[in-house]
Amino acid sequence: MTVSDPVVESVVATISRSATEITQGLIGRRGAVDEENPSGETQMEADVWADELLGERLAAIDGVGQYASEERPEAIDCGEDPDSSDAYAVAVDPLDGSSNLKSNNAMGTIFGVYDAALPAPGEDLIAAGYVLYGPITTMVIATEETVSEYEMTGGERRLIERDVTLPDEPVVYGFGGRVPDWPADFESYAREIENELKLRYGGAMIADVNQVLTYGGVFAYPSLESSPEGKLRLQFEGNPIGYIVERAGGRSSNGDESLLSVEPDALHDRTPVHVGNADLIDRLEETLE
Ligand code: P6P
Repeated sequence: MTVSDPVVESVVATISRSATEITQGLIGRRGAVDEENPSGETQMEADVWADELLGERLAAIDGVGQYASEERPEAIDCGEDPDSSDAYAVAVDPLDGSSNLKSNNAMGTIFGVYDAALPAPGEDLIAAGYVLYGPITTMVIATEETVSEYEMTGGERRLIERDVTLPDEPVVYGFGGRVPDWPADFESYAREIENELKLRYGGAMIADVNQVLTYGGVFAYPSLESSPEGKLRLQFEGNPIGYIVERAGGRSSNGDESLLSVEPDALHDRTPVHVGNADLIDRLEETLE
């Protein structure tokens, strides 16, 4: 099933065709490099390599005016005037959860296609998705029309679910950070949830969110006492995942409002991220002072 917008379809096809190459390219690139990303996190060889591979290919697409990545300080202009009304901006987290490489656990690639120059609010997203490098490589793509899921084989994507929708009854939860670092109001919320749902947390947002999309529930990387803005990046993680979950019938929140309505100040702004079934997000917002 192709995406109706031809530029978005080119972005999606480029990422899906790169997926197999990326999984193969992880081999031999599991070490750290002596560099930090703009968020101050040590980069893995694979982070840098995946970003270079995707950046080159996505920046070459007609209709893409900007390429921005969690691994690069600034967005790069791609020929089209990024401020023109018909140029899209692509924001990518090339390897979300790359710290899982050492333990060979799931990770993925997140992307968002904005119809505005970056930084931009999630309301300017027209598509978002992720590739999940799990036992099977799968891809989830959300557009204004629907959320669909694919299995990746031989560089092509095979539709396995046309209309991904959050199950009504929540089953799983996953919360990032450490209990001593949670604000008291989030800890109180977590205590309620852990008595109702099953813990599923693997340290890569995509894999944890994919479980929420599959079984129903809530994923959060909340505000922390040590870092009130939390850990996750709005442009590259919060907005795309918030867009996907909201299109699948759930809700997203920074604790006060939908992630998609947060106005960014800078490209690498962090945000508390809470996504999942609407009633669980409602309860969260009622609990957080
Ligand atoms: P922690 C991966 O580094 C990431 O950005 C997200 O994918 C994930 O949800 C979070 O950080 C994991 O953070 O503190 O549990 O290692």
